Amino acid sequence: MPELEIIGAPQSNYVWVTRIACHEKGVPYTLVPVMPHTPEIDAIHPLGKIPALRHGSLVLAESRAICFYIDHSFAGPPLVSRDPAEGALTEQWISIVNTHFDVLVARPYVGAYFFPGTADGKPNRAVIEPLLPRLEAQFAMLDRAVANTGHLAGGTFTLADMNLLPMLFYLHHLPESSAMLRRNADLGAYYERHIARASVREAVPPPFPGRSSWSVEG
Ligand SMILES: N[C@@H](CCC(=O)N[C@@H](CS)C(=O)NCC(=O)O)C(=O)O
Repeated sequence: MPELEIIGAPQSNYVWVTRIACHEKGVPYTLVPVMPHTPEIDAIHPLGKIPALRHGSLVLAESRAICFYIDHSFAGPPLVSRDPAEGALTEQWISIVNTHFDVLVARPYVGAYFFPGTADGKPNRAVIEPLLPRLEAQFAMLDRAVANTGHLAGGTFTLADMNLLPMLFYLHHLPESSAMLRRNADLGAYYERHIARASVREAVPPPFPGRSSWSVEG
């Protein structure tokens, strides 16, 4: 078997998801820590985004496609149930989290702290404040989703959970969102339980270059 490479900076939540998938399946991989929009990534992802994967002659972009490949090419527990209804529920939560929670709310909020674009480098309150009610609503949605089983889809740890945990990690380190995580007790318990899972812990990223920790002042 050729070596499998996960290509992308470890701080990317989506790079982290693909690494959790490798760990869950017991697939050895090499991390190639490159930034978005570098020649290596631009040659694979049409929009220059990370992660990418290389495995022999195969190159792939997009975390969901990469996880599909990992899940279906290797032995080990399925990341998504092969039962159509259970598998579809996992896909439903991956889709909701990626197209609503991550891109519309969590990503701009996290970015306003870590890449504020302000003259003094302080968090960008003009971006953060209007996002807070939406973040609150989405935390409540996720809290309800995990309340019954402690998982997003069914009663086991699936790719839907792997996909969400890296986002919650960043939110856990920022002031308003960590308070929301505490207020939404089922989601808070879900986070504490699963962030300790070996596959998730194994790839906790170092802080962004130039920072000594993940903590940020409000
Ligand atoms: N839909 C993509 C999203 C990937 C993504 O947004 N990656 C971020 C890093 S977490 C990125 O490359 N950002 C650079 C950019 O958007 O220009 C996936 O699931 O892989």
